Amino acid sequence: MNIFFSGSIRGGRDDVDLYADLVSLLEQYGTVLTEHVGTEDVEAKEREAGLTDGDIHDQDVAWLQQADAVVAEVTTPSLGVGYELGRAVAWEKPVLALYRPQGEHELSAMVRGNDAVDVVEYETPAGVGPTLEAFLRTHR
Ligand code: 6K6
Repeated sequence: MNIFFSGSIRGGRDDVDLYADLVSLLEQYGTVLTEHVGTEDVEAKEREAGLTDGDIHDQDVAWLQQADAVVAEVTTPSLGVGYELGRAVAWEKPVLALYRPQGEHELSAMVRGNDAVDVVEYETPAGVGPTLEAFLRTHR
């Protein structure tokens, strides 16, 4: 199963350690196409690799197209994550959005109000394990 994990990069990296934990959990169920989202120095690495913004966009859209399921961490608002969610919904991919309500940002109505997105509130990666399992088993 190909899983596209989506999380903030230029929107802010406060939650990068959390993304890494979620990627590890997701790897139990399939191939995470975007495990770099949980890598501390992703921007430096990709700059070293000479990737342009166009390369990043095209590669991410290609991975999104290949995905059997999309899991996004949406607590830190990100234009890129919102864009990926919109395209995933348009392609009728199963989409799970994980949100921590104790954070400082209110979740966008464009995510919470979208019937095609499963929004689940949680506190810790360990606590969200059963949700991930149920979502991915349903859509594999
Ligand atoms: C930046 C400059 C040179 O290298 C970089 C690295 N940037 C990215 N690498 C891979 N995926 C990215 C990058 N920037 C955004 N994305 C995609 O958008 C990821 O799939 C994330 O889920 C999402 C984050 O969007 P922003 O708007 O928070 O950056």
